[in-house]
Amino acid sequence: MEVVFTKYQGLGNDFILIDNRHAPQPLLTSQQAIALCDRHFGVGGDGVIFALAGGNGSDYTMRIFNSDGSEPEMCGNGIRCLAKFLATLENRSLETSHTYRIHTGAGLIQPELLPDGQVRVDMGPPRLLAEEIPTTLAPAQEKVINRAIAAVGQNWAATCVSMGNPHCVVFVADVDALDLAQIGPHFEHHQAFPQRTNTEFIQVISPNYIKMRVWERGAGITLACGTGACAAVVAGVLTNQTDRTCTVELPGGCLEITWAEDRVYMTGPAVAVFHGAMHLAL
Ligand code: ZDP
Repeated sequence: MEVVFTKYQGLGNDFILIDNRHAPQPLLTSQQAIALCDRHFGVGGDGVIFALAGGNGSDYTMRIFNSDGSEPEMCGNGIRCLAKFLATLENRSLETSHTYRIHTGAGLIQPELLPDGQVRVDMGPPRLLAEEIPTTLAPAQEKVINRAIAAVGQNWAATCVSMGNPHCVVFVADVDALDLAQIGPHFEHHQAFPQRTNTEFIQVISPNYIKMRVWERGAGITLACGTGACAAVVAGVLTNQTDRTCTVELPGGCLEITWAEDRVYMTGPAVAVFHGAMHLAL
């Protein structure tokens, strides 16, 4: 089959977007998504995102497959890309503000296209109880703040946050010194995380500026992670290290995060890279 797509990136976290508005299920299987994401034999991407029709008071539904074929609940950089993709499909001017209501596995998420080209997303409330992450690092009804976790022969302090998807945030003195490719899989597959986890390593530069490197569940090292940046600032506030408004510097660039009373807001770029079609043998 021939699959038509548009490639997008948000801070170098790259996605293959598919117009799936006229079919109730994703047009591709997880195996086909893996083939598309392959950087040598396919298009290349950290995930495939499907724009489906709405429902439950939403304009559209987002579904996503990671590059390993697993399906996460949410994707922060991806939903900014989705907002731009939808505006283009609707022939909407990208110079005027517009808010979409998107149904996701993490509930209703609302990206707002801004006239300057950035996208601001109401990411909803963070979930903090151990059973909501889910993790066994603390009793089910407790928050997971600076809990000890043993991995790769040492003890780390983990603060866990769900932005719909699971995140384990670890503060370190020097993010650049970490061997992320070696350490990351030990967190992703740690027995304390029954649904696996995304892991963010954070260096606090100042209360309103932190540096982050991420190992993503199902995708490995990526240049950025939107839900992870939100989780990092929530963890920074919970551990009294950051303000509620904070810039997160990722290898692919910066995101602005605010944890307002209840909800988290994320602002960052989303850019169309190219259109294409790929023949799938599967
Ligand atoms: O939770 C997961 O399995 C993630 N790999 C999903 C993708 C998260 C993403 N990088 C983000 O920006 O939130 C897209």
